[in-house]
Amino acid sequence: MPSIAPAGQAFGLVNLGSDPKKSVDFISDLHLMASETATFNAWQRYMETTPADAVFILGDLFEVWVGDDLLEERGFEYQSAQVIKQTAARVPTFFMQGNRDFLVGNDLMTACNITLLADPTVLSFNHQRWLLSHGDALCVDDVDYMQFRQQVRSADWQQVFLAKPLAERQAIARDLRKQSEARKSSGAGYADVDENIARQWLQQAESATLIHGHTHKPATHDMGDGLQRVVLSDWDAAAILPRAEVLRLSAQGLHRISVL
Ligand SMILES: [Mn+2]
Repeated sequence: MPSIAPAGQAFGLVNLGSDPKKSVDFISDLHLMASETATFNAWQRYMETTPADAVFILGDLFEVWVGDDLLEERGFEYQSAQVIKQTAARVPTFFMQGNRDFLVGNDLMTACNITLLADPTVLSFNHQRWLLSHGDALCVDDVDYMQFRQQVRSADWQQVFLAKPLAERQAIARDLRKQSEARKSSGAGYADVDENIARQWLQQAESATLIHGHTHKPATHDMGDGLQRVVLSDWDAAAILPRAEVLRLSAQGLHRISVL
């Protein structure tokens, strides 16, 4: 059996108090990149106009992130950081790393004045506890990925990687992406969230609802015993059926809102 909690790591906690007039947004898996302008524009418009009182970005905002020093290039990443910073000046904004942007670090947090979240984190809001995760740590059936994850999430690996020149890091990231695309087109199935572990996380967090992204399979799963798993949608504003969906939590419960 895999261990229940992320080894040696306590769940994060964010307490937003209680106010029946307030709402909280969750987004994930936008996979922003310079060439995908429609998705970037939809996201920018959403960030500038959301009526929510807090925004939680739950991983894979960026398709790739090879280090916060990308900001110095004053390119796409810098432009994205400006969008986050402007939103954060209006509403508290929280960022959880995904499997694509796990190298987002404190420099981006400081530049945007936002808060980095542990994965998973408990959100306390309106007298309920909501468990938030990117979701990749729960896809334990993908043994290769779990080994890769353990490696790249280690402080040692990150120190060595981040010490490489930016161009070399970008080349490595392109290679990894190619491998992942090749795997996708070879028909290798994707592992989904292991619900036994999800249940254990929820029990440990004293929460009834897990909110996560990563799998790009938006749905609400009843897991029995009053527990549920709410999966966020990925974004692709240029798809034939465009997707740009926010999950909004208010006193009225959870609702999916298209922001196209
Ligand atoms: Mn992901």
